[in-house]
Amino acid sequence: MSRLLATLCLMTLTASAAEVGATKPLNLPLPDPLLAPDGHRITTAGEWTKLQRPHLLELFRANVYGRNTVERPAQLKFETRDEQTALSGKARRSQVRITYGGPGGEGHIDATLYVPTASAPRGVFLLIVNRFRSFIDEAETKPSEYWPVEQIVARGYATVAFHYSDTAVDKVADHFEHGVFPVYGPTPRQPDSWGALSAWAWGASRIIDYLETNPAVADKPVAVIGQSRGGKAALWCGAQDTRVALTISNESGSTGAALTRRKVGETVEIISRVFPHWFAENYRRFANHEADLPVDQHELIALVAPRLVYVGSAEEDTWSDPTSEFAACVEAGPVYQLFGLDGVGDPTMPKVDAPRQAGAIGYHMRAGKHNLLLVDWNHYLDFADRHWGKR
Ligand code: GTR
Repeated sequence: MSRLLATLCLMTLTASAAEVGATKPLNLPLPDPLLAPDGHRITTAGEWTKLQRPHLLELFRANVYGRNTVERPAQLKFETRDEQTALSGKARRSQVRITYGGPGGEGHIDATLYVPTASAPRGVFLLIVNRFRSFIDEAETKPSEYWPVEQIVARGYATVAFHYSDTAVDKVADHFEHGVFPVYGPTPRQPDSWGALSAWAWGASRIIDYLETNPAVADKPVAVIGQSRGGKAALWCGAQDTRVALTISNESGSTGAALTRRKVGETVEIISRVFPHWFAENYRRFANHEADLPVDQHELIALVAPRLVYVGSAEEDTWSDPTSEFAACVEAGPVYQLFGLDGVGDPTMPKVDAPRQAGAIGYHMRAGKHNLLLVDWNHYLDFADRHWGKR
């Protein structure tokens, strides 16, 4: 049987959430997350967790993001290099160096953590910074909406950020010569070796390793958040690492929350050509052959179940295809239902600035362009208040 035929056997034509958006039915033939490899239908949360979840994770590793050579390494060191009162006494700020070691040497991740002083934090927002490092270094002296530490702390949450280049340099020309790759290999690289997105997701998990050792936040729920390429990494982190209580993808688009098969905005052909270092080399095989991919991105969202997940879109960010970011949330719903949880609710596209936050899958579409703004953060903080408040 050809690979295409085999793939088609694993799919059902899902017309259900195809009706996303009043005017644009998607009508996409998507892989059914509940169809097991032997053709039987997953009907219980137990079967999902034991059989289907590992199966889908493996498909994403083999075909999309690549396979990590290591999870938590044996050589991992946490060192608090500086700790001070910050934000006029409203927070304690710690600078922490996380040193990771392996057969090929050492690397490090520098994390900056703010913990509110007024009362115990309600949770921790862990941001993968994929823009300027100054967003971290100047969070107090030149505050940005990208990481609005003062506002996050004022809402009663701790927050920690790291720069993604501490685990993988975001340049094709780097040829995997820095970050985790020389430390852990594999050498030579294989068609399914981890790419930069996996390395960034891995970095977020190492920050969680550290948070677990810090008594001020150790028992608090962790939200992992990223914007765009950082949002793709946040989703991949939340899909794999069950310690992530809330996974937030802000405008992650192609190979993030957006459905690959819709081919609107950035396609596999474009993304795997322009950013080949983000993925397993195998991903390139699906350029212009999206239908052959054994997964689609609603299944990445579903891998977070039963934990909370939130997808944020922006109206003018057509490159990320907001319509299919929302459709992917709808299509992940049946997996949440196995756990007795509501997903994103109503399958019609929400209006601008009318967030959906009642179920375990949150969604909002805000006005404006591709960016991570205070208005996005406020929606995420509202969602955490609402769901973690119930804990
Ligand atoms: C674009 C890329 C997107 C998205 C974005 C970003 O160039 O095509 O996939 O990741 O960058 O990270 O802002």
